[in-house]
Amino acid sequence: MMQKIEHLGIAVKDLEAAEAIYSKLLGTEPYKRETVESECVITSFFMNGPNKIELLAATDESSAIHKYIEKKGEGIHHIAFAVEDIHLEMERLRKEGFVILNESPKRGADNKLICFIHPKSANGVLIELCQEISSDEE
Ligand code: CMX
Repeated sequence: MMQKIEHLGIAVKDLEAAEAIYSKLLGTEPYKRETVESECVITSFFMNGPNKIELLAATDESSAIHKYIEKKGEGIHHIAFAVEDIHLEMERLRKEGFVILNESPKRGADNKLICFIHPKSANGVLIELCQEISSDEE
């Protein structure tokens, strides 16, 4: 089952400018920057107490983030939920009728296996499932 909100993803045009804003807002620097080649994004992660915020900027025009900003502007792009077993959760949600956007989980930022659920399945919100990759799954 869904364990907790793992992070909120925010689509931004200019990662450095957004990092400066969120550093001021949260009173802390990002703890990690990571490029996810397969998603054509560069990400920056902040901790806020127990909660995590991911800023996402497109690295090229094929990126979902580029398309999102072109259409809707900057803003909250997705909510990610932590799950213990992403395969089981994908199967459960598929049976419940959710449109799962990935055949199988893929490797995302911050040491996670991820998959997405179409926003049309969840009242207009793009949902990410993520499972921490343990050392024996590397
Ligand atoms: N949140 C809410 N709605 C969204 C959305 C989002 N993030 N992205 C697109 N939509 C909406 C579109 O506006 C469109 O709405 P309308 O039909 O009302 O116009 C609808 O969803 C479908 O849009 P589409 O044009 O058919 O599909 P897109 O080509 O825009 O793709 C989506 C949308 C969600 C399928 C695609 O972005 C996707 O597969 N996303 C998953 C991967 C991803 O987002 N990667 C980037 C983040 C990576 C990371 O976190 O590491």
